[in-house]
Amino acid sequence: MAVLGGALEVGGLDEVGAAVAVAVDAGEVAAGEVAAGDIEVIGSDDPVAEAVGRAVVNEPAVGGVCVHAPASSVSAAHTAYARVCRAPRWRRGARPAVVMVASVTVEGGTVSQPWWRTSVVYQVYPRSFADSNGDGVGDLPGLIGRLDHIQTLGADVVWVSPFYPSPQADNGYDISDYQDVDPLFGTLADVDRLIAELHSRGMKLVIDIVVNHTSDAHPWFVESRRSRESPKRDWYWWRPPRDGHAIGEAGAEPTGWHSFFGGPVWEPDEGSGDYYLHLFDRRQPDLNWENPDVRAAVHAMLRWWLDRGVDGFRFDVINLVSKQLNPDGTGWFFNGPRIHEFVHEMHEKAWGGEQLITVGECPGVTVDEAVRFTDPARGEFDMVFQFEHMGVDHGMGGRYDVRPVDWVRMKSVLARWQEGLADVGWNSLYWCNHDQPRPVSRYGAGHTAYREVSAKALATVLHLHRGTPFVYQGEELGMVNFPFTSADQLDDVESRNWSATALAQGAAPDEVLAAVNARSRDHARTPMQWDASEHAGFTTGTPWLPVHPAYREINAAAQVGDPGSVFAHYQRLIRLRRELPVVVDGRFELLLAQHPSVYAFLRRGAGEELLVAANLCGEAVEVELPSGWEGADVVISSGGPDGAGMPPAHLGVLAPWQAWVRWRRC
Ligand SMILES: [Ca+2]
Repeated sequence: MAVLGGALEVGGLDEVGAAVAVAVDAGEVAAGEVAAGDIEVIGSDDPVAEAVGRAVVNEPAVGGVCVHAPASSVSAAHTAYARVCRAPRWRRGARPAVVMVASVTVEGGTVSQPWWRTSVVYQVYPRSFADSNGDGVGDLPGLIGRLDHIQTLGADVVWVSPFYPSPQADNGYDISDYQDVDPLFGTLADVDRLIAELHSRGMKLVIDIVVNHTSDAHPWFVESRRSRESPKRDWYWWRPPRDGHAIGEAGAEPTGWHSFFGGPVWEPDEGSGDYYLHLFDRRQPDLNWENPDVRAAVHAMLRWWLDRGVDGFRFDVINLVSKQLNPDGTGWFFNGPRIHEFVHEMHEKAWGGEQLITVGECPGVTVDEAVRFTDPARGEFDMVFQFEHMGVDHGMGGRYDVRPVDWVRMKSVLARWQEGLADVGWNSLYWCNHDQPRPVSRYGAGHTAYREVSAKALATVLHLHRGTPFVYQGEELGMVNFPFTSADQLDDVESRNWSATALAQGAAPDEVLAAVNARSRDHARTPMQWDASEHAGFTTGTPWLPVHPAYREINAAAQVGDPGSVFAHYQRLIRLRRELPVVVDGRFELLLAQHPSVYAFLRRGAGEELLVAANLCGEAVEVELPSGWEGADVVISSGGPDGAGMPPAHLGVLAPWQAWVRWRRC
């Protein structure tokens, strides 16, 4: 038996030969409220669909009801969906008042459908979310105090960026103790309380695991650095200068690799005369995963957190952990030679057999590699974060080489990921995170009259791709980039290093500032805007980064409960995922691939399909969309305050930044 979304339990073969049994418990429907006819079960991926669709509620059960489908109608493996509708009862062809949905795969009587396919993940960057003690830095008690916001939004999984003890050389992604909490953020007791609070709401916790590197203050590195004879020397990548060179000399570095944060990846250690490797900041030495003791220590740490009650992991830059360093200075570290072996071993030893949600952050990953990472049969990750779509507005010079977004290319990239993971594996869906600028400023209309409707259009497109959507804190409010007026205001180590280098190389200060204003990671890290009070309700003290000056206009208090708000639009999108199986499982088919601003696609599911259209520019456009959709229900619209109104006069006419979703039976 598997619990799905905390609301439905789906069993396999029962003793009377029924193939699918759905028990409704808890959730939004009390047992007594559900009656025959309120539940419809449909199949999705084979001809079984129709037969299963005739299933009826035939008996009340303890805590709910059971739905039985005839055994003869079910093949060895298929996916079945159950919908529970509240009055008015389901009417064929009408838009259902669905209150919950779940899907399962029945394979020879066992249930294997992962719960996270219907989930929406909300990412919290704890430093910037909510401060409980007035020190200007967000913390875990602050997060616990704001869980209502996330629950009201409808997200069911919370991913919290690192809260571990850290010198904060890279805002907590430099960890000095994997099994504790930095006093800045709280205590282990606060984590326990966070887990309990989330679980009591039917929500889950994902923690951030940073094991490509540690902090240089981690006891493992302190010991490793002590001498060449240290028993932990081999836990990190120590190498002597290249032959014929003295340490510190130009060209002495063991490889010519460049750090993600600028400069060489090799830091000389005068004490021993060796270099150590750091792909990121020099205070973030890379762990040597070739050493089995390192891997065993990581596995033990993960199991310790699972025993504590966490429900999943997000692995920071995990596809960099297998490295090949050749004596001649060549080699590579993206998807290195042993990466799949290391990830599979971690899966088996840390959580094999448990159904978590695991996400691997994989810069540079290709679709083919992602299939390997997320094929359930391989036992690695549930999904990866790919970055290809994040590079669509980068020039040859990388992220600070700012180009306008090319929607034709963006659509092509995302459609290829949809197709590549359609049969095996699963996509993560995101526009932003703690490392990216705000999507409304990057892809949308920015801080203009179209801000809200552009935020809704971007959300509509993303959430209706096939995959698990991630919402980054403040995205659900349409928060925008901070208007920096000087590079001195930056906190982000990456932006500061890039600015210093660019200025030293003679770049014009105004161009450097423009690039930083487009791309700094600080945009995602300014405090969450809760209300119109001082510091946007984030802190009673002085916030560690300034609050966006527009917080009186853009804040949660102004939006929650307002049906026309960006927040309400996200709520509707998340609800639609739970209502319509086609959102979760329907196949993706891109339309109008060459159109420069209209993002349109079909989702085709079992017995139902969606047409999604969004105009991602500030001009009205007219396009040719598939015929036969004129009478279909508009289930989401960015145009009307009730979210479902204002269908366009003509199917193919889209107002500036307008987005809508039509649903129909097929
Ligand atoms: Ca605090």
